[in-house]
Amino acid sequence: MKLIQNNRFFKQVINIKKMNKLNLTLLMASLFFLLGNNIFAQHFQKVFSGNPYMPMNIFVDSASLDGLYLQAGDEIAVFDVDTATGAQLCVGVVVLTSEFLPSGYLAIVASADDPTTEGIQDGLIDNNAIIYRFWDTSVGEEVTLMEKTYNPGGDSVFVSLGTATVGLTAFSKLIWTGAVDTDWHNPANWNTNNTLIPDYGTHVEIPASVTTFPVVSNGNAECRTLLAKPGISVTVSGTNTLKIFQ
Ligand SMILES: [Ca+2]
Repeated sequence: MKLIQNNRFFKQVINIKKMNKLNLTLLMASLFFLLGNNIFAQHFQKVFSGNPYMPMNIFVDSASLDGLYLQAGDEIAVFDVDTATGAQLCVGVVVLTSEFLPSGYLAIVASADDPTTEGIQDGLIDNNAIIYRFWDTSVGEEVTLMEKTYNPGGDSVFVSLGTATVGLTAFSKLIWTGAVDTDWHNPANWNTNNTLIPDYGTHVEIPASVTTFPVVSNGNAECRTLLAKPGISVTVSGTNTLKIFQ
């Protein structure tokens, strides 16, 4: 019993009991403020406020990141491009409250551009491409590179009052294999061996084991980071560029 009484936590409990009602209220209010604003702060912020205008429902029936299920606190957002500025606008987002298993689905409610807010694009525009981004809360990074598999019964572009069902397979990192040739833009030269090449949000690694080094010769290239092991070269030819964002 003496040990417990000397315990710091026990003393804290006693101190809280001794607090008057006002102090206790202030303490609780501070805790709620911290919880609401810092610990569970949402990353993606929608361009519209209030109720969505003529919304589109986008059902995500599967979502993986580097072969793993998304976790609680991760986010999936959809973006359209601002016609005036070219900036990407978040028109809908869902925050995961638990691990996203294959048996489940998530609904994203995306707002259309409200005509009463004239001159301000605050939602999707019909027939524009749907751009997806994940928020990976474990590392605090956005993920932009993903394969999208749409259910053929629904929409696959933005349609106000429309419905899309999509599976998303995302990658934060691609590893060069050079399996076919030297072309950076050939998806067969990357480890996922699908339709993807790095984009501005992708970490890129060129391992020491490869014998064919990448050449950016077929347009401009982008990546988030570039890790090239000693002895590796990355060639950018002609007027092409390789932009490394981080
Ligand atoms: Ca508007």
